[in-house]
Amino acid sequence: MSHDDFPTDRPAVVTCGLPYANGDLHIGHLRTYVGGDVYSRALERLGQETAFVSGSDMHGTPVAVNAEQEGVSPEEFALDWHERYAETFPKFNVDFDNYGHTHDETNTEITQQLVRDLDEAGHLYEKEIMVAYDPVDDQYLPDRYVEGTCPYCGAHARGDECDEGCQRHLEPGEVEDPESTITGNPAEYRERTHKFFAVSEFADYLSDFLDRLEGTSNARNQPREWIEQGLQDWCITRDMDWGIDLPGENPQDLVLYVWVDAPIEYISSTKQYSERVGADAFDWEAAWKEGVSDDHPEGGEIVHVIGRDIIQHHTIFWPAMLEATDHAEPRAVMASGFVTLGGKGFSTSRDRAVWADEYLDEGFHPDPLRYYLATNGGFQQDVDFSWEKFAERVNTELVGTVGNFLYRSLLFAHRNYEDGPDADAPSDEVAARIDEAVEEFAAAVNDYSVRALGDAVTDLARYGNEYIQRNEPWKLVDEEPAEAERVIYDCVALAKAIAVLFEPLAPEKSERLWAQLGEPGTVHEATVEAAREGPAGDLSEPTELFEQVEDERVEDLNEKLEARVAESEDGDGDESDDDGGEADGSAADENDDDTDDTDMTDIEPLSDDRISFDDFQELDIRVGRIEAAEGIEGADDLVKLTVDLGAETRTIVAGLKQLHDVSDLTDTKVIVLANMEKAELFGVESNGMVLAAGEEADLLTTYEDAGPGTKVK
Ligand code: B3M
Ligand code: ZN
Repeated sequence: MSHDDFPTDRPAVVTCGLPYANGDLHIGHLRTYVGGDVYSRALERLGQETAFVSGSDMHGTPVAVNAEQEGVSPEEFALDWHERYAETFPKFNVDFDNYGHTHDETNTEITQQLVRDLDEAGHLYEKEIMVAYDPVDDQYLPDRYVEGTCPYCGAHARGDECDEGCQRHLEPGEVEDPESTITGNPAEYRERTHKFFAVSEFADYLSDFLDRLEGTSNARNQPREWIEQGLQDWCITRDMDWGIDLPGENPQDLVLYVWVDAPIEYISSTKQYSERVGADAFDWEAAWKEGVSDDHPEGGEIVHVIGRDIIQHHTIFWPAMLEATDHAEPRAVMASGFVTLGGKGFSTSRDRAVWADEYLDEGFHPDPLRYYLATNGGFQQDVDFSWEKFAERVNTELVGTVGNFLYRSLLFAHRNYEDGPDADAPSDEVAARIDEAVEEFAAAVNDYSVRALGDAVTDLARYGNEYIQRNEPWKLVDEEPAEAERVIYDCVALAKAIAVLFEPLAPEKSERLWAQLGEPGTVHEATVEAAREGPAGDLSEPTELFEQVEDERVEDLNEKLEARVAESEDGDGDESDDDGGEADGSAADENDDDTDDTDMTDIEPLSDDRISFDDFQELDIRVGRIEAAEGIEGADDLVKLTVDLGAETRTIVAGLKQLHDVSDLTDTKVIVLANMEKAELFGVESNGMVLAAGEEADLLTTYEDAGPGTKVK
C-alpha cells in the first residue's frame, strides 16, 4: 500500500520526541524540534489540517537519577525543567499546538487505559526476571541506575541502552558486570516478577508496516535488521516509585516503564489540544483511533519526528502498541542526525555544546538558526556545527540571496508605487516560476525533506535576482513606465510567494515580510494558493530582513566556544553523555532518499599535496561485482560483502547498511582498493575497500561494461 500525497483529507498529527525533563536544551536538541516545527508548518501551508504536539518526558531513570543527584524529588525537578522547555521552544518559534507532560492526568489516564486494553487483548504476560539490585543501598537499580557491559557488542552500556556501542535497547537483566550508577557498588541480580508485552507476536505486522513506512530511510533500515535477528518481548514495568502505576493488581508496586507512557503523550497532548479548540476544529479521536471517522476509518496521518537514537522505540515497540489497541498506524518517522562539535558529540556535563539560551543571549534572531539547522545536510545526516558555517549560510543565502532580492525589489516598488505596483496578474513567466516553486515545496513535504523546502525558496529568490537584473526596471521607469510597473509587480509577486513558502523555515521573518507587503491577516494562515495569487497590498517601507554575521563576530564566538571545547577535552575528552542531539561518531547515517543533495557548503578545498604517478601506481584499484551482501550482527552500520574481483572473490566489510538497502546491493558493480591493508571489524576480516563518494556513501561504479578484475588506472 502506498500513501496518497500530502495534502490529504485526513487530519495530520506531527509529533516531536519528548525531551527528558532533566537539563538544558542545546542546539542538538533543537535540530529535531525545529525539523518537526518546519515540517508541520509546511504541511499546513499545503492546506493539510495539522496538529503539532509534544510534551516533556517526566518519568524514567534519566529524570530520577539526575533528581537524586541534585537531592530533590523527581516531580519537583521534572516540573521545573518542563516549565523551562515550555518557555524555550516558542523563543525558537517552535510553536506546538499543545505542549503537555507525561505526568499529568490526561496522560496517566490514557496510559493506564491503553495498558488495560493490551492486557484484555491478551498481549501482556508475567515473567520472572533478574533485576539489578544494590545490596548495600538496599535499592533496585532499573535502567540508568545501573551500568555495565553490553552483551551484544561489549561496549560500556547503560542498563537500558547500549549508548556508546551498538545503540541497542537493553532489557532488564541484560547488562553484564552491573554496577550502581549512584554509588558505584557492584550490583547483584535478584529475581522479580514483571509484565511483558508480547512484541514478538507482531514481527510480521511490523515487517509489513516498515514496507509502508515513509520518512527517512534510517527509520526503516535499522528496524528491518532487528526484526530479522528476532524480536524479543518487552518488559513494560520497573521497580521504581516515580512513574505511572501499573494498573490492576500490582502487589510489587511497580510503575510502567517510561517508554510506555512517553509515546502515549503524543495521543494525550493531541487530546488536550482538541479539548482546547473543540473537536470540530481538531478531532483527536478521529486522528488516533481506528474506526472513529467514517471518512477515514484508518485514522489520521501520524508523522513522528525524532532523534536517530530512538528509532527502535518508534518503529517497533510503539507501532506494536498502537496496532494491538486499534490505534492509527504512523505514516512516517523522520529520524534526525545529531549535531556535533569538531566531529564529536555534544557533552552536557563537559559543557561542550552550543546551548539554546546561549544562542539567544548572543542577540541572534531564531530564524537564521532554524534555517541553518533545517537545511544544513540531509535530515538524517549528522551535522558538525561551526560558527563559520553558520555565518556563511546566513551571509550568502539569507542575506545575499533572499534578503537582497526582497530588499532591492520592495524598496524600488515602495519608492515608485506608493499603493503597490498595479497589474492584473503576474506575467506568464513569473507565474510559471512560482508554480514550479510551489511544486518543489509540495515535493519536499512528500519527500520529508526540510532541506529541500529551503532550496525551493533560495532558488526562487535567486531567480528573482536574475529576473530583476535581466529586466532592469530602474532603466525602464522613465521611458517605459508601464513595462517597469509590470516588472516590479512580478517582483512583488515573487516576494509574496517567498513569504508563504519561507514561513515554515523562517516564521517570524516571513510574517514581517507579509506585513511589509500589506497583505491581510497572517502568512501563518495562508496556504500555497496565496503564493500563486498576485499581491494586493499597500507596501510599507521595507527594512532588511536578515542581518549579516560579521567576521569579527565569528572570531569572537569561536574563541568562546573553542575555550570551552578545549576545557571539556582535559580529561578523556571523548565521551558524549547526552540524551538526544549527540553523536556517536559514526558517519554512516545519511539519507539515501537524498543522495544527490550533496551539501556544497561542506566541500573541502582540493589538496595541495601532490603525489607522484608512482605513488598512484601503488594503489591496486579494481572493478568488482558484489555477489552477496548481508548485515553483520552487532554492527548497525556494517555490511559484509562478497565481491568478485575476477582473479578471486573477496570478503569486504563496508559501512553501508543504513545508507543502502542491503538486498539491492547484489550484482552492483563497485570500485575496490584491492591492496588496502586487511582489517578485522566485528569479527569479520575485511580484505579490501569499496570506494564511495561523500557522506552519503554514493558507491563508485563504471560507466560502461568493464568486468570484474579490470584495473583502474
Ligand atoms: N524522552 C528522549 C530521548 O530518548 C525521550 C524521548 C521520548 S519520545 C516518546 O531522546
Ligand atoms: Zn552494544
